[in-house]
Amino acid sequence: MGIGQAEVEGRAAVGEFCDPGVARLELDNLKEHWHSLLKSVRVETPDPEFNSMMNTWSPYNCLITYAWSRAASIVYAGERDGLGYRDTVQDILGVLSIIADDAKERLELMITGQVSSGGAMPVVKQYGHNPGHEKSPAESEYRSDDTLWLFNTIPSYVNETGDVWFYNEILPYADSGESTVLGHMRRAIEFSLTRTGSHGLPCGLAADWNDCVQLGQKGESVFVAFQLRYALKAYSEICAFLGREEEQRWAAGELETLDLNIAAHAWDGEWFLRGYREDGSTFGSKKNEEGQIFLNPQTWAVMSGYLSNEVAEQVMENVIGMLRTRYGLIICAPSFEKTDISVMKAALFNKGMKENGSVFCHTQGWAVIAEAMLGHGKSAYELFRAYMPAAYNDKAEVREIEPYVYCQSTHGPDSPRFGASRIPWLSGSAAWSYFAATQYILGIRPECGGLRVDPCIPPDWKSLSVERRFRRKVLKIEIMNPDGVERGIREITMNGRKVAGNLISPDKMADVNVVNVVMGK
Ligand code: IFM
Repeated sequence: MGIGQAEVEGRAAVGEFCDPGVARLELDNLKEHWHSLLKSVRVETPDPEFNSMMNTWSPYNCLITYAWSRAASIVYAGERDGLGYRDTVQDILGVLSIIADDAKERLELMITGQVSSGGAMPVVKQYGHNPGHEKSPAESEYRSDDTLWLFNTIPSYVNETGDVWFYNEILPYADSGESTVLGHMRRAIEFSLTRTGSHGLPCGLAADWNDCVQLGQKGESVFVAFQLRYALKAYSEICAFLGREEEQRWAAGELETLDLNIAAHAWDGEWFLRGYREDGSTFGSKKNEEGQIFLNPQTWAVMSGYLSNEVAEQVMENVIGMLRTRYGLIICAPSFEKTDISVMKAALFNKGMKENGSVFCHTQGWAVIAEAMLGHGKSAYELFRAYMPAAYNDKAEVREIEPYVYCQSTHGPDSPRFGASRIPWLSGSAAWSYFAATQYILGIRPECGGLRVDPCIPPDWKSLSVERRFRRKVLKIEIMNPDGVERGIREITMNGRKVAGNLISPDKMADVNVVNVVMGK
């Protein structure tokens, strides 16, 4: 009912709400508050469980995770006293379509958690952060991925709102100095470019996304190499849009060099390596006895646009073939048992748990996006449904978690508890799942220039509808799929008028719009 001291705020609340009528009214207000937050994307597809996730539980999970972050609680044994950098920047992605103004404030806070070296403070205090006056982390404390997540979230904020000016907003660094948001992004890229190892790939530093892989300060992360590629590509596109030609050329040049290093050192023959340790040994290679293949470098190779479609198809086929289970794709295989924990901390967990060969749900959205980018609608949907909470409505004894909550991970096949899910609510799974399903399966994707309509669905979905609130307009989108294709648009009309291509410009939108989409080859 509130926060404060029992004697003061507590007594006041009891005084205010002891009348049942007042309490009931407050309960109605509370319901109205939550319902109003669930209006930004409304979906009707042939899968009622998918609909219930999209219309209620996914956005609700995103909002809860955003609000609580990884606070120590009954579900999370946290030791943090603030917002973890990488997690928080990713969590923002999940709420942009719902509470963009609030999300912008949080994003600004996180941008001011970047220090002038371009790296980030591992934890940013939600209350009491003092930009311009914080102590920089020691070099050994930097994570290699932290500020690269900004390249997912900042453009997504701008795309959702059309607030292009945000790139010019001046914000301080955590320690000293200030820059525009675009300047902060450049600094993040420079941070990675100036911390590369002997193969020219970004160093692992204290950790990359995976808290357990011990690459070491001078070891190299192939996953981060693809994040950096994604960042350079995004930066170059933003600079092109803003007319910053010199900056664009700089990013394009760095991208070319990075691509050469990836081509020379990141490929293992059938899939991408996970990385190199400082001593030159590998993670994620056929040469390794344990952890021969990792999921993330493969999905990010596709997401970053590194691969031609033909090779991407092959890589995804390999990865799905080797890592698929009925509950989703496992994070790596084979699980670790003999490897020393100074090399791979995941060996601390039993096989099949968490970073040691579980279906790490945080990573599933990336696989869904990669498959959708390749036009594999059936596969993208099947990968999503494999771990989608509502698909376990009548199998609670398997998942052991409420069938409406995303979890951090699901025990993999090497565990006697295969299928059981753990750590509900507080994980990046919520944000990436909602983002992947709404923007890549349903394909209703905000871009700077408007709303892209690009569904990538199972061929037996013959019709579906999406109501989307976008930049204060409402779009009622009816999608027909008479030929049973997985992707492709034959025609779009809005309010009876033909739309050229599949990007709907905000200039052309009335307050409420009826959009008819016919899919086809
Ligand atoms: O990326 C991390 C996250 O920061 C905390 N939970 C585990 C993830 C994977 O190691």
